[in-house]
Amino acid sequence: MTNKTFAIIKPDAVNNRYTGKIYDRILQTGFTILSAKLLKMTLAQAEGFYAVHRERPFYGELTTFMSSGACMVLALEKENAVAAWRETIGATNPEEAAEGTIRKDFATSLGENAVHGSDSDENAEKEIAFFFTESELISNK
Ligand code: IDP
Ligand code: MG
Repeated sequence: MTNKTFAIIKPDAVNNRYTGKIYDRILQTGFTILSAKLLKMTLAQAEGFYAVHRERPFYGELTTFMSSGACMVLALEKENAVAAWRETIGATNPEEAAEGTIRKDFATSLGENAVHGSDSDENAEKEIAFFFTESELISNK
């Protein structure tokens, strides 16, 4: 799974009509979209997806936000996909994100920061499986 990662265009970015602009960044940066869907998470789904953060003070705010509106979930492919996507999205806090990154250009705040990216190959695999079945991942090879 070293070449796959999982991304979310979060509800702030979908509401702000940045989906197309972020898709363009994804494609222009050389990622292949293996699968994508627009969905609205239930609170229980958001709590499950972010379970690793359940002890953090922002867990309630995060899961409420992530279940507040539509988001786009994507399975992406590229060489070193996890690191490449983290570099493309920038730092968690948009105020600290580098010029030209998605969070620098489209995030609203630290909590509402436009996009998600997996932090390891292991988590990428788990996160893709949380939202997609194997048969939904399109291989062009
Ligand atoms: P990441 O998304 O860059 O991997 P994580 O530390 O995994 O950052 O945090 C998950 C998400 O939780 C962040 O993307 C952001 O939406 C939210 N978050 C992180 N830290 C804070 C905080 O201090 N206050 C509010 N929300 C936060
Ligand atoms: Mg993270």
